[in-house]
Amino acid sequence: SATTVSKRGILIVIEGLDRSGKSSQCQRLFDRFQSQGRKVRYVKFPDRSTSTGHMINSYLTGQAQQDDHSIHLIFSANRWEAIKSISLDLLSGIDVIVDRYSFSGAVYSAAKQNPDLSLEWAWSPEIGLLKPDLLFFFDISSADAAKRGGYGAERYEKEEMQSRVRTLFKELFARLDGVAVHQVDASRTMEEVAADVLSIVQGTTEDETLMSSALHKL
Ligand code: 2DT
Ligand code: MG
Repeated sequence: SATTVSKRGILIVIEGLDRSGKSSQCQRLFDRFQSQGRKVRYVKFPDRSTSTGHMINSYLTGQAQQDDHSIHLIFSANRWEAIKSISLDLLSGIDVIVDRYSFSGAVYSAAKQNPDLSLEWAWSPEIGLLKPDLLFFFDISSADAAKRGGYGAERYEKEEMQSRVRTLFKELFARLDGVAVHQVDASRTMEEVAADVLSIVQGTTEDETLMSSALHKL
């Protein structure tokens, strides 16, 4: 036809526990898209480079203490302050690959077992953020993840916490209707996981929409 509507980029989110291989796979997908000549951007949350990111980094490394609710909202603000730029990039045809997003935001805070901080409460500041076109959950047991060189020294990097996080990810995904999750067995080799991710990504690009939509309430 004579008119060409420039295609919106796709928003791909990879979620999972620490050591599940998210960052390696995001980087692989990014390199792959680039080599195919696609315009692509890689975003990681928390983005520790901004002023909210500095607060988050101090908290995670134990240099600062924060109230559970307060730090939760700072993690969310760290996404809200980036969303306009992500949205503009998507509209201009850039694919955006996101390493952790709202789902990590809700489950890590809920996993603290603070009786005043429920999963519903933790999800609410995410309402209205862009909904991923493609969402992956890299599933691995906390024991298998721990075998991969052990956890580091940051807050949350303990097997018991990771195990609660994994349960809560599954609960959250089960309760969020309208958000399709591709669960990937992340205990396999990098190559096996990459092949799975790629086949799902390739199956999706074809029926991508021109409409973006937002995350809604639990
Ligand atoms: P990385 O190890 O990926 O840098 O994450 N987290 C992350 C939250 O508690 N809330 C959030 O909104 C996000 C995005 C997960 C550092 C830790 O921060 C947790 C692990
Ligand atoms: Mg980490």
